[in-house]
Amino acid sequence: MPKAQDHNHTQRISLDHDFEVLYEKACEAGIETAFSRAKQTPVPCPFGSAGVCCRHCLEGPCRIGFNGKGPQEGICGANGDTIVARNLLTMMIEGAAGHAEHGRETALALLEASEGNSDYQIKGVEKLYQVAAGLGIETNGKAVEDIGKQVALKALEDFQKQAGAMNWLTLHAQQQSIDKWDELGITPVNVHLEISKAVTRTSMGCDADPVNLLLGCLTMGLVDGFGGLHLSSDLQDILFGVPKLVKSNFRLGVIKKEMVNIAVHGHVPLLSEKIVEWSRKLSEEAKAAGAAGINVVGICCSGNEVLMRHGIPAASSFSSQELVIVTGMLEAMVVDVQCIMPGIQKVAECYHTEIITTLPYVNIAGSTHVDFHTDKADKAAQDIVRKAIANFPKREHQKITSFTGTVEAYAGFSNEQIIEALSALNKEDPLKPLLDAIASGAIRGVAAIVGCTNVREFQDWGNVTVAKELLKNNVLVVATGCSAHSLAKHNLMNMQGLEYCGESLRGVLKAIGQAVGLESLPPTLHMGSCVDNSRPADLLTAVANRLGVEVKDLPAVGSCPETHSPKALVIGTYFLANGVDVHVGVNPQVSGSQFVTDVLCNGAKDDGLNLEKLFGGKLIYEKDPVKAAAILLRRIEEKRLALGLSS
Ligand code: XCC
Ligand code: SF4
Repeated sequence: MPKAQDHNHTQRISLDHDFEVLYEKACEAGIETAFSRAKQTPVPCPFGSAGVCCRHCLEGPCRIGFNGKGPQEGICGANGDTIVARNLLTMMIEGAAGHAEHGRETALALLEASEGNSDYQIKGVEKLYQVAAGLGIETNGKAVEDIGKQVALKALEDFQKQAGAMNWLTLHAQQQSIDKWDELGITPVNVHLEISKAVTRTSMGCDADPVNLLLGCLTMGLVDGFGGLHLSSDLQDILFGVPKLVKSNFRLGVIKKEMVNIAVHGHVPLLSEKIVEWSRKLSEEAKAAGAAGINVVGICCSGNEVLMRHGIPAASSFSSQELVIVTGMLEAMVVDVQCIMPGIQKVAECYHTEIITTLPYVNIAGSTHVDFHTDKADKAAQDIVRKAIANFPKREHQKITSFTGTVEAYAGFSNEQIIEALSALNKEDPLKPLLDAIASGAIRGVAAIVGCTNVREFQDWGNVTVAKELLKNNVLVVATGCSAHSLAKHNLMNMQGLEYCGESLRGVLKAIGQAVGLESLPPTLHMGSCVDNSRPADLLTAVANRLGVEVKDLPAVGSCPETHSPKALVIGTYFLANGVDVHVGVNPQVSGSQFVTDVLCNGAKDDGLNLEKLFGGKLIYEKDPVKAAAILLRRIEEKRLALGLSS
């Protein structure tokens, strides 16, 4: 149990002061949160941290000793390289499976909506036509539902087909990349087949070749990128519409004392879309219960999804999710899947907050479960909103801590929105203004800051620092996931943050922004949730195609300063397979094998096999965000030079 005196203002957990206030409050009340639990186990297990602990069979667990001391092989004879590579692949599988399930559920939802036995309709008709055309589906004279069904079936094929490449891979990848993947034998056939194969090869007595296992990691990266990210984003855009520029707010001031507050948390926006809809429709009932109305706030990527499409304000990223409850003003936290800390239930029990789980495979003992399915989504959403309303009178007023501060943020930067803004400058060739800015050096390159916040990291610090360093050096920064929360909270998604941009970048942002009636584009562009990492990938592909080069040639990098999730690692692997350098600021747990570390992190000029030689980009592990940004800037300049762009 944390004691108040153990936690004073000098033990900071977050750059966001509001959460420090709540953390202190929780400690004083003896309420455990992830931050206090992390302080109780200050040092993670060194074997696990190095990736050398194997639990793949019941002869073990086995672990490899450090510095050549202790056993160098497991009982079966697997050495450190095999164990590290196999553990890495296990993490990749976990990450890819989450995103692929997201994709599959969205595909089913589209199928059901197209067949008319669902509470959803197709809202993104234009996107539907575009995706259908890409898949070679004949649309002439067909009804929207008909086309929707064909697209959904094509998506589901990516979970079933037994030969060829995944449809979504062919839809989005550059041919040069596909050729390379084919040659290496890593092109995925279907999501489930690849996941099943990968689980098999990681099991005891199967794949023992670290090179082959690392190739398996790349296949998982592609499964994730196409079957998870792209498939989910495309089908969500078809169901819910393509995000467009919106203005909203971040930080805890978005939780309103006079309102019924409902937090939506998780990833798949099927349910949260309905919660938003019904919170508007049932506001009179909230008023009858004495509230001023119903206020939905977002947490993690469900938050990003409803922010992007409805301007719903965001309360918290991953690491501080429990502390949102400690405001004492949350009537309900509705969760779907992924990144939901089981700890929320115990915290909720100290308040009037009701945790509501909604999927049959994501339950938390002690919480309320409202079963969610697309054909009874309206009913489920009404039930949930009414539960929240019923909880409003149960608030304990002496336990409330309210905040007034919010930070304005722009979001909704789908590629469609970006292209629309650029079109205002050049109607015939919208990408040209961006390409010109890159060619002239006004923009040095593009960086996607992605991934999470992590309880063991000082919240927001890494994300914000990397972003500011890159902006200062005129790199165009886009963001997704929980890192987008970090940037938004610290003014990097509103006009105030323009002061952090180098002069030439600021000039470009202003020119584009003013063309669409804004004072400027914000310093960093919010492109959505984690599955929406498909959007920066598509942007890079469009730019590369327009220039007649490969994505790997572009002065573009990815950075994941504060991740906690295997999902972020597998997203990074997808970008690596496309030749984009990827920085990770948190230990990727491979240091137990020099071989694996070399393959992932070494440069093209080094001896031996490595990712950069194969694909054109490498993994950069650097904890210090300032140093990390410096490395990324160097990589950007190297790629500019190779492309023959101005120095
Ligand atoms: Fe989870 Fe997506 Fe990471 Fe946030 S960013 S902690 S994965 S919610 Ni996806
Ligand atoms: Fe040990 Fe080999 Fe079993 Fe792993 S698979 S636990 S290294 S015997």
